[in-house]
Amino acid sequence: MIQKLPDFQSAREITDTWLNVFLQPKNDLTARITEAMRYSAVSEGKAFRPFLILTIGKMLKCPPEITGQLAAAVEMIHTYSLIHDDLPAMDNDAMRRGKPSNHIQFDEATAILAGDALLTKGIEVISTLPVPAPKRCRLIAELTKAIGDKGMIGGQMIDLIGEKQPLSLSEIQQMQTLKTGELIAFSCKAPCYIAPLCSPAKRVALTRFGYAIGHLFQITDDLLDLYGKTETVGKTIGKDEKSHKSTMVARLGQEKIRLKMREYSQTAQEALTAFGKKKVADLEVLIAYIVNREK
Ligand code: GRG
Repeated sequence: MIQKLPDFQSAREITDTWLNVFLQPKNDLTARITEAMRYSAVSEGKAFRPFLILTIGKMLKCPPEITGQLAAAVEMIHTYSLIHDDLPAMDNDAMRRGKPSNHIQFDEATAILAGDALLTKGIEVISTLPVPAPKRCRLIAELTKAIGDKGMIGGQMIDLIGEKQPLSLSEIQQMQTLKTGELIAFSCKAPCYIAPLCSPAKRVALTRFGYAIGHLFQITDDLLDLYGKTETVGKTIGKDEKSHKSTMVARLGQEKIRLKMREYSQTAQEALTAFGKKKVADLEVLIAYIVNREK
């Protein structure tokens, strides 16, 4: 049977349309920073988080021009994390999204600035979304929590500690939740604040879905680092083992990790039962895609 795939290409196109609006090339002394931001953001990334925002936004009847802008903002913030993750002081990776990492293409200082500027631009875009101010504040509050010390950055810290000392399974789980899960969960629940009507119960269900696929996504990321091909994945592989990273795959081994993946898939499926079967078809396709992804 041919596996149905999520329509990442449409998500990429919509996101790039808005990125081109927010990151217009310049002709002055700041041109280089915009160029470095565009180099990594308007790129070959899968647009996984934009896909979530746009698909769930459509499901909840959100205005597409608002979810399009939100998708671009989140992609900018995700891109910032990748640029900084590749820096010599972090993962020290020369390749990202099938091309030289930002600090290789430009230089380290420019890459730091490009990451910082994508982060701040992403927040700026959300602060000017055409939705009522309380909703904008809520979005910014939830997003900044998801990417700060109690979110993505906190997770990255645990990740770095895990290179120096072995982490327990629950510590690895916490690292995955923070480093990867929080921004993915935000992408799933954020459309609820834009939708004309979304009950708190549905928001809770989408958040639960987000955390479950976040774990699944990180596990397959780690599997790709072990078994993927650099040409397909677009980044250096085999790095986790080399740096003795504490990953769930390394801790559980082949057999148990498959069971764990089934658990997370089931949790994600169950969360979707809060919605009609037809409505969530694209999200069900997404779960199957994550489990089998090759990039
Ligand atoms: C602020 C100094 C500083 C560093 C931040 C937070 C952080 C560094 C790094 C975390 C970034 C990271 C590697 C998170 C893991 C999530 C993950 C699996 C990212 C890869 O996402 P994909 O596969 O990438 O969606 P594409 O390129 O397709 O968008």
